[in-house]
Amino acid sequence: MRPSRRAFLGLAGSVAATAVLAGCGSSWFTAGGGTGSHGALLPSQVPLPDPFQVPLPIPPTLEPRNGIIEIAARRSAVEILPGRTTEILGYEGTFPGPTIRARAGEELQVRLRNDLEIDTVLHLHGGRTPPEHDGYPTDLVTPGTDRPYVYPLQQRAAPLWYHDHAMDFTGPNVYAGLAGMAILHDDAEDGLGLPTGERDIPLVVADRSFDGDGAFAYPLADPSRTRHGVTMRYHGGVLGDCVLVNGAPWPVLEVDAARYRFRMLNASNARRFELQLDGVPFTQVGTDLGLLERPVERSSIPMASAERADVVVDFSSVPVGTRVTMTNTLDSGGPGQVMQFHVVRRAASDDTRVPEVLSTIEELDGDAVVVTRDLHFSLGPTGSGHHGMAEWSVNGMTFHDGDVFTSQLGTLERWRLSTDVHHPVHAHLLGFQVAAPGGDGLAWKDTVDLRPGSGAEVLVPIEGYSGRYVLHCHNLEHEDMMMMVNFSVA
Ligand SMILES: [Cu+2]
Repeated sequence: MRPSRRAFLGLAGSVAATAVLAGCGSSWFTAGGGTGSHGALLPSQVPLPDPFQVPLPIPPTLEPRNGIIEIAARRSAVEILPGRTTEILGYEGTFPGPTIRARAGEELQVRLRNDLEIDTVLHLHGGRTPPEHDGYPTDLVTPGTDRPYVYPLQQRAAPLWYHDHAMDFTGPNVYAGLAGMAILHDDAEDGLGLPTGERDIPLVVADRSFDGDGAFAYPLADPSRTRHGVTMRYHGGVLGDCVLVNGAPWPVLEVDAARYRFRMLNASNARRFELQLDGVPFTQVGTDLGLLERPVERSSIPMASAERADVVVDFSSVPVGTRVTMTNTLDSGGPGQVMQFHVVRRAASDDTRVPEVLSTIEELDGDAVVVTRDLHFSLGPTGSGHHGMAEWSVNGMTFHDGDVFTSQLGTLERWRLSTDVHHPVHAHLLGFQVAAPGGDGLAWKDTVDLRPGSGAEVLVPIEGYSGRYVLHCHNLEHEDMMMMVNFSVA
């Protein structure tokens, strides 16, 4: 361990035990029971399948041709529950959408065609993107139109993802299927010897519930969408009772007794997971915004909405025939199960490795901080809300209140984040330097999972582009119900 860690992700206990918690008694202010999540469980109206029956789908890969990827958002009917049809809104008609694989440092243009009957916005989550291409929530792509998004990708190799970000309706749109992974590669990472090809697999984990007809169930307050938000019971977040990985319920992946790299994403609206493998550790090699300095062995990995964990799992010492189950230790029953790996054969060859040094992360100098900002994520004052519900807010402000702050390009800031309940905090454009999992070394993240009544301090270099961006909670029900604010970079 290095002698000093100026950048740390510290849980500061009761930093945010504020008056807003007085609202906790109301029936709609649900804490998610024993799920480790904020929100309420939406029970499915159809029988769910037994776990570990269907194969894990691998989303198709999209690579740029002459720097361009074309992608259409459209409605389609897919089989998620065996023998039933579920209508989704999906990129290329699939959930999750195709996995984009591109090169860090090379400009990528994604041409989005909106073949839906609703407005959509495309956001590359974790991308360092000029504001006009970042997917600002009111920068809508209307039905029947298309637009190019230009991504310079001047950033590290990292497991990013892309999803809808339409004003007020991101929750229902992502829940309906508008999400996929976008993995950035670079030469340095290619040279490390980590598993590649068929042994480098995205795992998009998301909970969903189903209506009686097999459709995704989502409790919109107004199904006609003339006003936004969910019904009162789900004001804290929508928790599904079926865990999908790459769009399949509790699937199984047949693996060789070899090393695999998994790019894990929690694409749930509100559910937090703590992922654990039965008898095999995770070797975490990266976080949201790229490789750690050194690999860290972990028995379980907590993941809030939008967080990614880049891991290697070594099945080489697992006897052929063994089934290794991935569980969610935060819940029981269906939501406590995730997927299964079935070790079916010895590896013909495996020359992969996990080197001791993965990358270099230059430690930011806390003495160079020019501004320290306190950002409090909490329920707004009672009575300020829409449709009779209080609004979620940041420092008591919401999207419509103008900029929360203006930052100067090329400077370093310290953000002190605090909460009332669980809020995964995400800023567009910027990265947070935090302590690596396990505390040894540093990591770059774009989403920080804040526990109830807790705080965290992150160092934030203001890099990239000037313009207006959003900072929001990635519990998508909180985001749609106003826990999203503007900030500007000058
Ligand atoms: Cu939140």
